[in-house]
Amino acid sequence: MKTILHSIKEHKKQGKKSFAVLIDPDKVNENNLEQLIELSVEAKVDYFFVGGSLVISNYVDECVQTIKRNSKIPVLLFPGSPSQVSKYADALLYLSLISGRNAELLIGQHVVSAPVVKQSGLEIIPTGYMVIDGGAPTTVSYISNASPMPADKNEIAMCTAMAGEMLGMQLIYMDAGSGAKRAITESMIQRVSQSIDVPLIIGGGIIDPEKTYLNCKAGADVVVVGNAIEKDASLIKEMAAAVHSVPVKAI
Ligand code: 1GP
Repeated sequence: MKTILHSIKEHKKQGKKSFAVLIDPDKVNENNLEQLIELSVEAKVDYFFVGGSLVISNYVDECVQTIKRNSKIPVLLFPGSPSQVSKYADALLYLSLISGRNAELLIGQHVVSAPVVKQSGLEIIPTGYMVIDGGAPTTVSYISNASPMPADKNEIAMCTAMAGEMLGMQLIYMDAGSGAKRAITESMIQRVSQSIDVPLIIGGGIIDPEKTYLNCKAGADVVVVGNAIEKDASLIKEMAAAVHSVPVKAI
């Protein structure tokens, strides 16, 4: 059986870029979720990420089930806490906050939730999660109780990603935080992507299709957008097209 991680790695090998729509279960309801799914299917979105740093509602299971009923797009959980684990998803980004120094988010919560996560039957993808300063406090920078990485310190980002990879992380996710004022710079993306072999996910504060394209050209393998799409769902089509228009390198 081909795993999600395997397919992300294969895409990276082929230089094929992917677009992921982030769905925050607190911000959708049955009606607008179905519309988002329909637009995503039409736009050939590659993945749905479901979760958030702070999810208040009890809608994660239902949200994932609605996506699974209406599309074949893989669903990856992007949990801010162990309570956001849903067995109905395809995979779980098993996030360790390697940019911070809060032991709880590096390993503590993982220990407490290990039996539940293991029993879920989900594909577990060890992911080095790096929060980068997005110009103003975001939910993730506040909730994580850890300083985000300075936006202009490319070397720190590079060394952190390299350390994450050598510790066994299968993906690196650099995030400016949902609704960030400033998205991650292309120069940081380039520096990090050139220093690691595992796929690189970029998200936070991306609001236009051109930025998704530039991020991919700089070395992002998967670009994630949530907030901008919540405001204007028609961006799904344009952003997915921009990501997929990045030339695939010859193998
Ligand atoms: C947040 O990377 C995601 O964790 C997406 O951010 O909501 O700003 O697109 P936005």
